[in-house]
Amino acid sequence: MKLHSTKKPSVAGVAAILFSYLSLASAPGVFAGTGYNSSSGKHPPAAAMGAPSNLWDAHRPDSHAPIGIMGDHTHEAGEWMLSYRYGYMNMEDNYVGSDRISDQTVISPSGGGFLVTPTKMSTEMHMTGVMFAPTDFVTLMLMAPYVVKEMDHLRRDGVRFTTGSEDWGDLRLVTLWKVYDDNRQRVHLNLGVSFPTGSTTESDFVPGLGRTRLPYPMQTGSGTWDLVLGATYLGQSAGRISWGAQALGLVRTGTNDEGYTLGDRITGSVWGAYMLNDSLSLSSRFAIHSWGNIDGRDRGLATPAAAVPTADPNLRGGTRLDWAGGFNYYLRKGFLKGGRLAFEAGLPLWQDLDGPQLGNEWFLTAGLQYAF
Ligand SMILES: [Cu+2]
Repeated sequence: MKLHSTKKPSVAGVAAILFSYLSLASAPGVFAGTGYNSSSGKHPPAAAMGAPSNLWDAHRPDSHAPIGIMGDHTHEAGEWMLSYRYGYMNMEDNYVGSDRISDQTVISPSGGGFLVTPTKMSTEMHMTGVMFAPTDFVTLMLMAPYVVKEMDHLRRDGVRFTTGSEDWGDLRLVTLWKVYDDNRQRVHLNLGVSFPTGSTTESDFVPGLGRTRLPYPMQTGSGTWDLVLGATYLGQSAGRISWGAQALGLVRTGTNDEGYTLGDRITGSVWGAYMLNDSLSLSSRFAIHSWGNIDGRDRGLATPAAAVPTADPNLRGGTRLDWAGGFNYYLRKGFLKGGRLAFEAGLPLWQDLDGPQLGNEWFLTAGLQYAF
């Protein structure tokens, strides 16, 4: 079987982000609109629809991006926000490049030649977050994920088994720098660090092997200090429509204690939203993700790369185009004024994986946010 060639797609993308930072930061006048004319949390909420104003209205359901986007919005000076997000991702079917192949093909001696193949994987994420804006210009965001994973397998001799892991993921501290705020449009830069708080030593029982270190995709952390670099653009009409775009890169630094570095990752998203009324908006989003293979290998992983594709550091990279639809609900009055409830679900339109590798089938994110 011809395995897909190894890609290093993220590096060029990350360089592009860095370049756009530099050009944005050095552009004259780009800071001019910052801070002064933002729709402050202290202003009375502008009439949501048809407000006769050129200022960004932060009191609309669609003033936040679809809930699947992180670091999409900034806050006014002194504002706090607490949030909880639940994420679920279902992966099923193996891909080589953009072709789906059967589980039997992966483990057939005349096919992939592996002894074991993953057949399905679920990833759940419980993410709590805190945001605080010390000034109108900078918002701080701290996110702590807890991750629960499960993977089903099929062995060449027909035996099926499931492994599971759960632990904290990598804590993220991101600063959001608002560099433009005028004409109902905003731009901010996302600059942060992902701390190696997640686990790289998850293990479980595997038939025939006993308790053993689980392969790369079942770990909950990267084990490295990673940089978060991105830029976010938001726009809204005075009427019922809004839109946005975000490019976000995750750049790994160094090598973790187990002897490897996960691939860099870059995500580009564009979305649009339509306000049905001043509490409810519907959204549509496209996202392209590209992530690299692993450098080095896990010294503590007893399973050889030839036995199961998940243990091969060169079968982890890929590119995927997703579509997702969702809604934002914003509580404008009463005891929970400022609270938000949001939901988004989607599926891949196309994926091209260094495989055999499990492809994505569908995903969802649900979230609660409360600003005060
Ligand atoms: Cu917030």
